[in-house]
Amino acid sequence: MALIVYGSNLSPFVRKVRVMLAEKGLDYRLEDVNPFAASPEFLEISPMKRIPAFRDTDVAAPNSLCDSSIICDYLEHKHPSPPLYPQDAFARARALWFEEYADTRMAEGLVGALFFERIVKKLLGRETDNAVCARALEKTLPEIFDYLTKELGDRDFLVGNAFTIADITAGTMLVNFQHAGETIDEARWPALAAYAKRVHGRPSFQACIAEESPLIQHLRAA
Ligand SMILES: N[C@@H](CCC(=O)N[C@@H](CS)C(=O)NCC(=O)O)C(=O)O
Repeated sequence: MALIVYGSNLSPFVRKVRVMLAEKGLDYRLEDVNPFAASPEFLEISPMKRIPAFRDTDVAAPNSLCDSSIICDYLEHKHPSPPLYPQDAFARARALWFEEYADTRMAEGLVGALFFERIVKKLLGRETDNAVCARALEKTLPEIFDYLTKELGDRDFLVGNAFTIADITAGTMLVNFQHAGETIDEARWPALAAYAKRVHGRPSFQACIAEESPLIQHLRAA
């Protein structure tokens, strides 16, 4: 298999790359890597010890990349169809902004707080800090959801009227939010709740969610 993704399937950043690959119709192999117990071989291709890393064996060595944004950008340039970044310069920059916002603010607020506390800590045999979860739910989450609602307006997707890298990245963070046992309050954020359903209903997201759900259900029940 020419394309290899290194990482674990519950990571929002790994899922971001897998959704991108699925949307492009590209075959790949997922090689499981736990970033908390990374091998020396993995550290060679991911010096910041983070997942995902990636390899294209059709390219002469050095043929590995790391960081989800870099990998997605590579896939877009190598396989431009269907386009997942807007063609217009300003719309493209806006999509990159939402990618950045999701990779940082949503990742810290929804994944780093809720998913890490409730799921990753279980995997590591550690106790959930409920105060961290409460703070995220009361303060960070409403700020994020109000902002996304404002930016979404009455459109189906974040930028223009097409599914782009902005929606892949926001969508993947919202999967981890749901894995943490939360749902978007439909009464308070109806447009955002409908948006999450729309994005997560795509076959690319559905395949990841279906693969991950048994482990999540098992961990939430434990
Ligand atoms: N900016 C990176 C972030 C990747 C990231 O933070 N991955 C997490 C897993 S979700 C990780 O590898 N954490 C392990 C660590 O930081 O040591 C990307 O977009 O790929």
